[in-house]
Amino acid sequence: MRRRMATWNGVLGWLGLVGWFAWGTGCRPEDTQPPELAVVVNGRLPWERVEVLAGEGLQVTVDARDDRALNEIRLAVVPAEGNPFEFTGPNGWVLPSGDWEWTASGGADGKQRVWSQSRTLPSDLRGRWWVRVEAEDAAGNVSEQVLFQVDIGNDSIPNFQFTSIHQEDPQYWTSVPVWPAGAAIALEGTVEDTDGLGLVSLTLHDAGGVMVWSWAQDASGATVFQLGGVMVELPAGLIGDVEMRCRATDGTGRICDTRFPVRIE
Ligand SMILES: [Ca+2]
Repeated sequence: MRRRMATWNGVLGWLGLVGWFAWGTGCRPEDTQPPELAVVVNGRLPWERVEVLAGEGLQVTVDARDDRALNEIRLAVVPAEGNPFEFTGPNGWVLPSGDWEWTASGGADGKQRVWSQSRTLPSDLRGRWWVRVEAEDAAGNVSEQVLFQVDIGNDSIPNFQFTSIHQEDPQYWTSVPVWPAGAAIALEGTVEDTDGLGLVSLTLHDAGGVMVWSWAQDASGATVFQLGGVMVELPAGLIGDVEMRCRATDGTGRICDTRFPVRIE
């Protein structure tokens, strides 16, 4: 009897030792569960539109949790992709202005981390940006991306309002506009700024960024400048993806720098 107990204890001991060894060398079930995120941007929840003015703050708070252990929380604020004419502000659609991106990351090693980041938006921004947040756990599982739409308003920089481009109202464009090669494209619209305008310019750039057409006008003193009658003369032989850049300064030197893509066929 004593001998049988001793054998039994030995077996249990061995099983315990093997189990402990397997645990220690990572043979426990693999971590396949990605972290979960709760994110708030300027007091808003995901898929609620965040509205903010240029020059104001953008605050992102992330509550990340993982069943085992976190590794990193990642944040990216980037200009929204897609048709730039889809952005509508209080006065109808507006083209985005400014080239701003913000990325940040924070390390984390426990099961939970609350991570908060903030930035002041540059004063030359206007349009739609996206906030994207994700987290990775120690096993490399990446959470679902949490996405916010941030619409940045701006009453200080000049505002381009195109009412007609090649006989179309760009507000209703659902894809990149197509212009015929070698054509003359009529633009109608206004540039406005309550501080008074400075130089207004329109330039067309090929896929390599080379300027292939330009137009400029000194609008000093005007608060509203009519773009009526501007004709974009497409150079013969120019086809493919191009970009129209629209730039205006106001009386205080603030710049609106906006652009939209065009396809020439
Ligand atoms: Ca996990």
